[in-house]
Amino acid sequence: MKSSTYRCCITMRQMSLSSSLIAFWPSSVSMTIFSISHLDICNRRAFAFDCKVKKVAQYTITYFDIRGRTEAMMFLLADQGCEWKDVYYSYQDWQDGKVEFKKTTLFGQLPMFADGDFTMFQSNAILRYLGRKHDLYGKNNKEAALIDMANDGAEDVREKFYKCLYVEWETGKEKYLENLPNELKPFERLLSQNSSGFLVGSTISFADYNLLDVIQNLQAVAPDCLNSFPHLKAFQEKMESRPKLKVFLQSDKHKAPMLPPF
Ligand SMILES: N[C@@H](CCC(=O)N[C@@H](CS)C(=O)NCC(=O)O)C(=O)O
Repeated sequence: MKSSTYRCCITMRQMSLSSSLIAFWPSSVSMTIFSISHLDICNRRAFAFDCKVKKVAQYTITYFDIRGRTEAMMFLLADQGCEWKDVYYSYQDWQDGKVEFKKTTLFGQLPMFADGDFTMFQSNAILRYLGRKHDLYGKNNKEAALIDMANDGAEDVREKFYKCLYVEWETGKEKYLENLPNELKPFERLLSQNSSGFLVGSTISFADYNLLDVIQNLQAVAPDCLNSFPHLKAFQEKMESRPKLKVFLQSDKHKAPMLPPF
C-alpha cells in the first residue's frame, strides 16, 4: 500500500495535537508525523506538521496458505477494488494442535474474516456479509433469495468435490467425474435463463464469485468439464476478463487449486 506525504496545519484551543487527531482520524488510515512546529495564528494555538499517510487494509482474511474456502471472497474483494491483509497458519501445525489461536476460533476452524474490529467465521456467511456491504445481493428480496439459492447450490458442489478429492479420490474419482455434468447442469440452466450473463438479475452478485471459484477447482481435475455447457463457458470468460479480477488472477495472491496426491 502506497504512502503519501502531506504538510498540514491545525488550530486548537485546549487539546494536544495527538488527541485532536485521534478524535477524528479513521482507523483505516495510518499517519506518521515526522516534524512539528508550533505556531500562533490569530491568537489561537496551532501546529504545522509534516506527515506520511498510509491506507491500512480494513479487511483481514485469516486462513491456511492453500486454495480453499477464501478464494471466492478474494475474487469479490479484488473485483470491488478493496484491499485486504492475509494472515496464514500452517495447516500441519493447526492439525498437530500447535496453534493456540485455534482455541479462540468459534468453530475451531478457518477462515476467519475481520472488518476492522468486527470478526466472523463461516465462508458463506462472510460472502453474504460482503454481498450486503458491497451491494452484491440483488436488487430486491426475490433476487436475494435466488442468489442464496444459487450460492447454496455452489456450496453443495464444493462439498461433494472436497469429499471426493480429500477423502476418496482413488476409489471415487471415476464415479465422481462421470456424474459431474449433472452437478453443473443447474447452473447452465440458471445462466441460460438470464440474459445478463450472471447467475441472477442484471448485475454481479457474491454467488457469481463463488461459482467461478468452484468451476476453476473442478477444471483442475476435469479440464473439459464445461465443454458441453456454453453458458457456463461464457460466464467463466466474462468473469475472468473483468479488469480488476484479471489483475488478481495473474497475481501471486491467487492460488492454484489443490490436486491429489496430497
Ligand atoms: N463451514 C465452514 C467450514 C470451514 C472448514 O472446513 N475449514 C477447514 C479448512 S477448509 C478447517 O479449518 N480445517 C481445520 C480443522 O477443522 O481443524 C466454512 O465454510 O467456513
